[in-house]
Amino acid sequence: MTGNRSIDFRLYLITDRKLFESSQKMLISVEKALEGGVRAVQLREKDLGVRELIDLALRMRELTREFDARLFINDRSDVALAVDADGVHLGADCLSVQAVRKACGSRLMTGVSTHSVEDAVKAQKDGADFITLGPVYETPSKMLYGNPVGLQVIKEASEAQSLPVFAIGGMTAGRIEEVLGQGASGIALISAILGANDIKKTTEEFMRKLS
Ligand code: 3NM
Repeated sequence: MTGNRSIDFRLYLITDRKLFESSQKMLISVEKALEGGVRAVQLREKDLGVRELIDLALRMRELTREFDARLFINDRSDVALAVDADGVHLGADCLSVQAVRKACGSRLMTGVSTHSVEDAVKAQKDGADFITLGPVYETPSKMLYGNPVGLQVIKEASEAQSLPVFAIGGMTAGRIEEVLGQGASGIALISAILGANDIKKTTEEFMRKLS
């Protein structure tokens, strides 16, 4: 099974409900980002039990559908299938792309988190549809994601393989031009949008810079 099905978005919004008082407040913020133009959301709530995750994923599915946006579920292809999401996003500790293909055929688009040129090349060989690559810059949660890999890795990974590369980690609107200049096809982020005072307006600014 080959990867790289049509990836028709350049801004990939990732959730973190810990930034909010409640999941409901996060949904309201994601809705504002969708109003601002986001067309792909990854539900990334690693510590939620599966029942709660499904409940939240169903609500996120309803919301993203209203805006004709793609929904990806972090780690859990079973949850992705159960809520009729568009895809799954795989990190280091989850199922391999091959295992997802075996279990789900081509039903789910598959994104893979990568942190080096070698990871990026492997993701393509494995049949991923797109990758995130980072952290490109320092992120507040450096402990979780490791040291920045730097801009040069975006360039090398974009040259070494042909999947769409989404630069991740510390992304801001001011950094879009330089990552696209290195070959990234888009960006993935949490805090610059979900932590913004005016989420809709901030998203619109990102969309303008990515267009
Ligand atoms: N993955 P922010 S960095 C979820 O490098 C995630 O794979 C990363 O958050 C990786 O946009 C990261 O707030 C956090 O920096 C992105």
